[in-house]
Amino acid sequence: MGNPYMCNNECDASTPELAHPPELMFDFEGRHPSTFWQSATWKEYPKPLQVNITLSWSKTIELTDNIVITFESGRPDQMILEKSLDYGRTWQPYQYYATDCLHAFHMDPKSVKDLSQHTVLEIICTEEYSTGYSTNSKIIHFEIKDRFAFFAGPRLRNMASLYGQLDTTKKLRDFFTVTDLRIRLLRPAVGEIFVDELHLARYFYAISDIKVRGRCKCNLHATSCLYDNSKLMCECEHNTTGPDCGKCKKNYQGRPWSPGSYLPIPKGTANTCIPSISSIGKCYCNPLGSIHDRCNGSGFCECKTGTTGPKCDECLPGNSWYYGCQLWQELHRANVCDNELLHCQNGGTCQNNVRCACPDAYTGILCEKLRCEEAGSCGSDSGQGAPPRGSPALLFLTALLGTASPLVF
Ligand SMILES: [Ca+2]
Repeated sequence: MGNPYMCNNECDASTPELAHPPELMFDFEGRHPSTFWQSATWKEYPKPLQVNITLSWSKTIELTDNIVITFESGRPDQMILEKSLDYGRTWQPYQYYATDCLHAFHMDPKSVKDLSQHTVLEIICTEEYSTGYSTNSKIIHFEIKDRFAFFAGPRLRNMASLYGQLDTTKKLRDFFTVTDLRIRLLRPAVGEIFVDELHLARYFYAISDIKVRGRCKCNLHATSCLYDNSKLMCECEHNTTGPDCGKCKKNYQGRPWSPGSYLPIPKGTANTCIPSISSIGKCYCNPLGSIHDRCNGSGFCECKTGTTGPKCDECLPGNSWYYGCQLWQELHRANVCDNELLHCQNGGTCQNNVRCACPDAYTGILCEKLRCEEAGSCGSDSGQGAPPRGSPALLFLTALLGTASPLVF
């Protein structure tokens, strides 16, 4: 193999210089030669030489790239990669690896490239990574990216399509999700048809590096995941809680929890947990002065611009209450007339809420005056055509409009 640290007859787990402990599979690689873990040799042949390597995160992880295992010896003749989704209580095979799939596992050999969108969840046995000692034969992949490519295209350019599928298909999402991985080494590389019983020390497993790339599964309710007491934890937002932000916080169960969504792309949907009905009851906001008529997730009314107070029913300086708080300038400009309270009178029509278009005989902001009255030219029957009086509130408002500042039409 060319690695001067490869064990010959001088490995010894109890001597640091001669030991090959498991942590050497996870140290920083880049020095030469590689550091590696090495198993015992196959001295008890024909009893199988079997070793399990278990990786546990105590946290649900979504895989984002290929799992890459680099062997320092020949790649095993038989191996199963397994996964758990329940912290190691139950295990499922992820992929089988063998020099002869039919013989080892009674499975037809397949490559990920034989799969499709419809068969992407199939568990296959591959012979691609098990042959010989040739160069470039140190590595075993579990092909995450090839599987992504069925949805996102060969160069993963259309990730939106992949996210859309992950969003809507739980089985697919779960396929790329693990809490633990287990590498079951079942038979070391032999390199020939028969095991050479005179040189059993040749047969062992040695792994220099295992790469698993993924992100914490936080159900799209967190943007970061931190170590807390050496345990990975999602920094849950959107009023969610739990190791994977998988439930709504206490008092925020106003609707059932659901994961965040990539859809609609590109902004997605937060699916924030909302306050429980019991707590909503205590938290009404003024519907005109607040953005929502109920408190936000933190229990506060969110006030519109110009509005303040715990219930958003008070105006900041420079504002007056008129269907909520309005800036003085805006108030003078806005809603000279509308179709609810401020009717144009005597057949006038409201134009864009800023002016009444009056019939020829009438004038005034709301067409409330006879034109002849203004000119002093009305006949003796002027009382007959007098405009109806508006309500006091309406009059007050027109007075305000008329006196505070020139109207802008
Ligand atoms: Ca290493």
